[in-house]
Formats: sequence, C-alpha cells, structure tokens
Amino acid sequence: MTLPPQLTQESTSDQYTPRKEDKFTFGLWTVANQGRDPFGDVVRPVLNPVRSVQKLSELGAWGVNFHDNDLVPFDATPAERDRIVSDFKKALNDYGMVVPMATTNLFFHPAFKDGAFTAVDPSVRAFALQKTMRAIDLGVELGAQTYVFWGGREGVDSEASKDPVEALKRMRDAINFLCEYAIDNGYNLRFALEPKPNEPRSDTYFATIGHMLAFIYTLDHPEMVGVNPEVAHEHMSGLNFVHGVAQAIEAGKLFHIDLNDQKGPRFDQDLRFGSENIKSMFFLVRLLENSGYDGPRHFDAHAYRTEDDQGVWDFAAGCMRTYNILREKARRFDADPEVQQLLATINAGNADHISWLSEVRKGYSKELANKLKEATFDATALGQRGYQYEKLDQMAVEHIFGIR
Ligand code: XLS
Ligand code: MG
Ligand code: MG
Repeated sequence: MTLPPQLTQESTSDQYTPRKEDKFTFGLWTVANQGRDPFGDVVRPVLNPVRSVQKLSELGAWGVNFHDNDLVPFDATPAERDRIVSDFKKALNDYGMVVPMATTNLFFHPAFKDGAFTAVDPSVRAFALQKTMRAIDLGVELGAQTYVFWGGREGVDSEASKDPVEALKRMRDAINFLCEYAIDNGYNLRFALEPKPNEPRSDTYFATIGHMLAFIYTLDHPEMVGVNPEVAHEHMSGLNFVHGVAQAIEAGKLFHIDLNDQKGPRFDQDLRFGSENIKSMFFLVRLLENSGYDGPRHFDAHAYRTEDDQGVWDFAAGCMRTYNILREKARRFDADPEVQQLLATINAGNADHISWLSEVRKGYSKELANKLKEATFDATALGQRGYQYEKLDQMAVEHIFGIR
C-alpha cells in the first residue's frame, strides 16, 4: 500500500526503518500503558486509541491489536460502543492499519479476581463466556483473524482453593464452546493460547508453551487452536524461548507471537524487544525468518515507567528497528561463507550412517533395526571429536556485535 507522505515523516530512512511489509503490530495496551506498578500510580495520561493508530502507522507499524476494553470501556453503553468503534474504523482506514488479532480482558475487573473460565464461581465462568463471545464479535468486526487467550488470573494463590484437574476441564469446556461459537457464526478465526507461569496469580495453569501444546491436542477442534508464546513468559520459567517457539513451529502451531524482553525469572517486565537478551533474540529472529512464519511480529511490551509521551514512541520505534537489525544480522550470519563452511564440516560424517538415519526418518523396518544393532561404532573416536562450537559461537557473537 502507498501511504500518504505525512505518514512516513517520523521514520528515519535507513535499511532498518520499519515498513508495512515487516508486519509489525502492537497491542493498544502496550503504547497506552500508563506505567502503574504495585508500588506506584500512573505516570502517563490516557492515550486515545485513535492517536495510537496514527502514531504507530507513522512509525512504520502494520497493525494494532486490542483487548475488548482497550477500545470499548467496560461500562460503555451500546451507543458509546458504536461511536468508539466507528471512530476507530475510520482511523484504521485513514492511517492504513489493520487489526490482525484481538483478545478479551478477563483479568482487570474485580469480578475476575479468582479467574474467568476456571473461577470457582459459576456466574463468573458464565459471565466470562458472555464477555468473550461479545469480544470475539468486536474483534471479527474489525478484521481480526487470530483470537488470543491469555489466562490472566486462571490459576491459584492457594492450592486449597481449586481442584487443578477440574480447572483444566473447565478451561477445555470454555475453549471447545468458543471454537463452536466461532464456527457457528462463520467466523474465519483461529485461536492462539498464551502460556504464562505466574503473575498476577502466584501460579497460573498452563505455565509454558509445552503445557499449552499438550492441552491443544485434547480439544474438540485442535486444528483451529495454536499458541501465542511470549518471550518474557518463558524466560520467567527459566526456559529457552527459541526452543519453545521451534516446537510450536514444528507442530504447525505458531499462530501468533508476543515479542518483548525480560531479565530472567522474576515478574513480567515486558521490556522493549531485544533490549536485554540480544543473543537469544538474534536466534529467535533467525528462527522466525528462516521458518517461513508469516504472521504478525507483535510487540507485547511497554515503555519504562520513567518515560513521557515521546519516550513511548521511542520505545515503539526501538522494538521494530531492533527486530529489523537482528533480521539483517541473521541474514548475514547465514550468508557468511566461513559460517557455512564450518556448519557443513560440523554436520558432515560417515556416509553409511547418514543414509541409515534418513531411513530412520522415513520409518521403522526390522531390517534397519537389525542393521543398526549389528553395526560397529568407534565410541572412543566419537568421544574424542572436537565440535568447533567455540569458533562457531564466536562467529555468531561477532555478527551480533557488527564486527563481521
Ligand atoms: C500478560 C500478557 C497479556 C496478553 C494479552 O502478561 O502478556 O498482555 O498478551 O492479554
Ligand atoms: Mg502477552
Ligand atoms: Mg506478558
């Protein structure tokens, strides 16, 4: 799409400048984050969604995503809802922005203090279904094709409070029901479940990508459900995010992704993408780009609490630029002849064994099993081999530093 010239005015114009085709999206809640934390009140004024759409478009973003209440306040009247939605649609149109994903806020209102789909109170569970169906309608009306479920308060503070097996069943009931709701309404929608180990509850159900993937295959419509993994959430569990995302990709389940950053296992920090774990994020971007993932590159992060309005846009621009910088670095790493040569050497080996293993990939046969059982291996030589990973890793590090 060609944008009016004023929309590119704030962008710098080097090769890392974000462009619509990079498919960068931000949650309305990210740039509108007012900096409240458990020890301090808001530090930034309310940000109008229309302004977020305009500013993000100027900076080169492709779209925005929202929780129902990021756009339409919890207590809005139907007339207010219609006016807000119509102003927002106009802004999307004026500034050339899309809404690829939407979600429900099932965690802010006190009614959800014990969770939503897994709350012990049946009225809360039923209300959560109603709120989600309405939010799905809103998301679809604005063009969303992916619907995210982050189980905000789906968990416990006291293990005595809930039967964890029953809680999982309640979550399954809700997702199955809402899948049928989407189908029944003819919506072109896929669900992306977002794991998180804790916060705001002390323990959340479905803590990691792995938990979520296992759950998906127990659903009535596993084909329409995938994951929305978040960098910070897996790091909170001390896990390797790149490996989790790889497993989702390999299973055909990476429906969406939440990019941000995090300093190790602690509360969810939602830091600017690539501001902390630069090496892991280099390998993450390389994985996403090389895997053919063509969904949104969505940022679920927010500016430091120290920042004013300008700082928020510096934060947003930084997320996108860093992604593009890492993408270029990953491309150069993969194109580096010395890296290629070293990787070829590292992966080379005994020709017979290579061929046996390609048979293993194709499947079991008694003949192959016997061949493997009878083979002689020089375990001493295998144990003496040097793998040259120090050299390879230093090449990666030098690419990241911009030396190579
Ligand atoms: C909170 C989550 C949240 C979801 C959307 O930690 O990351 O922002 O992505 O509800
Ligand atoms: Mg998230
Ligand atoms: Mg988060």
